[in-house]
Amino acid sequence: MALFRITSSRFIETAKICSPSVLLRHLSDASIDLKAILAAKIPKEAERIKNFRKQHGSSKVGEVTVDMMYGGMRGIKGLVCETSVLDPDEGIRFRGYTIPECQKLLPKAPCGAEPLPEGLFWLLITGDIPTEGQVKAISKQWAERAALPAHVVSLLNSMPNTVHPMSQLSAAVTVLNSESKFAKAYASGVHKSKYWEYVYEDSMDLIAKLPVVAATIYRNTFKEGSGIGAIDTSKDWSYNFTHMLGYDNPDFIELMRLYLTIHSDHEGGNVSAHTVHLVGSALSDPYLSFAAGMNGLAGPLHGLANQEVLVWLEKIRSQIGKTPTEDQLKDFIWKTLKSGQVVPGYGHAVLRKTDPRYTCQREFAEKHLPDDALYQLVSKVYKVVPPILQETGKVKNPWPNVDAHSGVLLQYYGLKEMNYYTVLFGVSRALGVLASLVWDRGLGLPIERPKSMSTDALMKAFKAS
Ligand code: AMX
Repeated sequence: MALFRITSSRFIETAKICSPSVLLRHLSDASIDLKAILAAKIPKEAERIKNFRKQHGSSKVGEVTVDMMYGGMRGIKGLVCETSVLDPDEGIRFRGYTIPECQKLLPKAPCGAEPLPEGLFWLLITGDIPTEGQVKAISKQWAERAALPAHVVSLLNSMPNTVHPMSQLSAAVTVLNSESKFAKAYASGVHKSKYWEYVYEDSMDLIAKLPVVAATIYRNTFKEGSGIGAIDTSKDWSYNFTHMLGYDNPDFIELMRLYLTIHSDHEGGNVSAHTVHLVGSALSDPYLSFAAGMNGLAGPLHGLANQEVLVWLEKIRSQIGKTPTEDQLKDFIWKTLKSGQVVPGYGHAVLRKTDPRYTCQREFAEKHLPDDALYQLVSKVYKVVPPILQETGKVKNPWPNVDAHSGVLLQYYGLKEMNYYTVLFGVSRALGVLASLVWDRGLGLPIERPKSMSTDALMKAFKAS
């Protein structure tokens, strides 16, 4: 009887006075009350961690080498992240579940085949696979919280369309912090044990508003400011987002559900996730923390790679033609490498195999667009790039990552504006990083402040010069 463990005070009061049928209705109300579920989980988890730290607080997890310090901290285990774990060979697991498991177990839209991102958010923040009722409740809440304040709309409408969509996203989210319930509560002196509740409210509001912000950016930048249409509160988050962008193909809406699910989280150390966690640790509100993470996602070695892949594929098509031979492709790839550039969409700081996010997008393409010319090119690139990257002798992972495949699917459904693609990544990434931020405050994690050293001090430590 898991429901009885969910003890919002409202439920306990109601249970004393209600008839069985009314009680049942309130039971299901309690089971979809995400905040009450978290209120029950957070203190238990905090206690579990407290006991663990009491026993093992000074146990060592690993060693830090000089190379790690100069090498982007690669391999240093210095962060805790509950929402997902990345295995170099297997890829991502969201709260222990692989992508195919999530595709199977998470609730879907009526007649849909792909998971609803609302369900993944529930899984990330609670650790539990949600019921359909729980997912519907999240869809409804996000639809109801979606409205933007007027100053954010006028800021977006005043942006020239030469401003990159990621800069527009970052600016809009930054000024959205006028709505922060956390910032207001902090200013009024709320007790720190309550921080997570306000961070939760801000996170739910922000996730709800992001599709409206993102769709406004799209319509303003690429569709001459033609409006975004109204939210349908009976529909899911991805349906509303795709419609606001101006698309209604049901297959595209399914793609968006998959896309927004798989880009959500990639454990704690990637640039966007780590940035949100770091900035949030200063008690900057969720809007400021998320905007900071988006500025990191906008880098070409991170989220902007999905734009770069399309730019690179277009170069192949314009310089060689739409159906290059393998030899022509090899020449082009070597040319890219010899000119000191990276092959976008390939390589990874942690993964050492093909990214399962690439694989599931490839499966989607096989199902929905097997004969598409650009998909054929992406498949050919998949065959030709890894042996070349291996031949360089320095690339640790020659296999494709998520960004090598996302653009071709969007192109197929008509969303061809490649410098918009990272915004879609950003909307999805909110699910993971904000779920983590709620837990960061729930567990009372302190301000993050690792120790740095100068080269002179390091050399002195090893008597080197
Ligand atoms: N093309 C060419 N060279 C590459 C390469 C690629 N795809 N991937 C790695 N290398 C090079 C590095 O630049 C580095 O060269 P250097 O020694 O001359 O500086 C060398 O190989 C070793 O790098 P690494 O240890 O294999 O990778 P890393 O952990 O330092 O970096 C990543 C990882 C993703 C930044 C890198 O693979 C890369 O630049 N890939 C292309 C950009 C990309 O697709 N980014 C998206 C990643 C996923 C995401 O965050 N969305």
